[in-house]
Amino acid sequence: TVTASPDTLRRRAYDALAAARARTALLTDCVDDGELTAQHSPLMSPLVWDLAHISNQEEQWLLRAVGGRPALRPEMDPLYDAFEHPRATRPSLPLLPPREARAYAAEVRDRVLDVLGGSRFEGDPLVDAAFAFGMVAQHEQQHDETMLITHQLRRGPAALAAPEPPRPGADAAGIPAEVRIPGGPFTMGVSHDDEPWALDNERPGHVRFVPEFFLDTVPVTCGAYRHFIDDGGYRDPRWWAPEGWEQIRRHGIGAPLFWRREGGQWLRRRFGVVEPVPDDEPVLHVSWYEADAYARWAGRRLPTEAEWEKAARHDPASGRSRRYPWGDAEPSPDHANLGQRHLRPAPAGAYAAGASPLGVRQLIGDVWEWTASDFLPYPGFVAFPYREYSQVFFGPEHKVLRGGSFAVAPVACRGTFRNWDLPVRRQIFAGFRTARDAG
Ligand code: AVJ
Ligand code: FE
Repeated sequence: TVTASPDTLRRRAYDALAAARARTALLTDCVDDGELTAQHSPLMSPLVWDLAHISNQEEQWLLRAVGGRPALRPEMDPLYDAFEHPRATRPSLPLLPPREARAYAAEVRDRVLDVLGGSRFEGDPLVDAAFAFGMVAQHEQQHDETMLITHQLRRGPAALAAPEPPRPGADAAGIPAEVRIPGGPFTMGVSHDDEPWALDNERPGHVRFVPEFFLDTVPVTCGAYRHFIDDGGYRDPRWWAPEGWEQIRRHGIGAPLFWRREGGQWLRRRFGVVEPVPDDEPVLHVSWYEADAYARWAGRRLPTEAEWEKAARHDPASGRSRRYPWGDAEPSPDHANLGQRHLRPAPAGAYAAGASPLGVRQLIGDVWEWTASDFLPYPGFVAFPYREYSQVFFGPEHKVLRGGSFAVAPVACRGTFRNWDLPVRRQIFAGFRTARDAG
């Protein structure tokens, strides 16, 4: 891979930080101070917590660790430490009020740009290829997605608006329901040299053998999911993992989160607007248990994480693993529904230009996709630069999600990117596609 010049790295880091901050502003300037400090769901922090947490992380990593500058607000560290205070208790903390949180953010950023201006991007793995700047930009964008989830949970009139995503082209009519992925080895994960802003859990690249399998061409749609509901899927324990069955019983769950039935019609609430459930759109707001149950009902299963990544990255012509399904080029608006350009997934079959070599569509963007796999380290994993990003979450309690949603920024999305969550979670922008063994 080509080594970028310091000027290129500086520009790339600057642009990534600026894009994240513009989005943070969009998400926090559209509501009043009362809404910023309110807790819209016990699952989420008040928006003003995310705002200051973003800047506290930026202060710790870019100002102190990279820049070697004195601490600006060290007393903020414990308040905004995600491990000291669970989300449900954050509203009762003496948090910075909105005006102070914004001032803190601006002050940190100002100093960080000074650090960036003088950085040579070498001699320390933290700054090599501007890694820490990329990490902090991705962290802010991840919290922007978290804040968008808070917006979705918030009651009251819409605060956000966006144009509609593209419809599928005429070519989509002829696409098959599933694609055969040939068996054989492929490279899973990536090295720092090939993807300098890849996070620790994506590394190292290593060879995996994945037997032949079939994968849905597109994510499971709301229309398909309605058949599962209409067929009594939520009332039949045969389809459910025992813990999933227990969860839907205990909470009386019978449809995706934000759906409700009215006058024989399925409606859903989306960012403050109630609308009919669109049959052709990938289903959103289902737990891993719901995805798993649907797949079993359909006579199929969830893909493993390795299967998903092989479908997304393996190029059968060259045998190489690429950055994205469409190749190595950065995502453009033609490739994928990313970056909160739209406030919903595009209908299944859209984004022909983003298809994989074998024809799998919408692997990147639209909806996070639950996989069958537990979140585990790759062989040779080394926590970097802190154990609390990935390492403390490894284990059977978290399931891996892949591909990113419409709410994920391009800087935080690639064929190797790994997300994870508890299998009961439904507020995240997650859907799924199904797979089956060959033969
Ligand atoms: C990777 C999305 C699971 O939001 O909990 C943010 C990202 N880590 N701050 C999360 C993260 C630290 C993380 N996920
Ligand atoms: Fe964080």
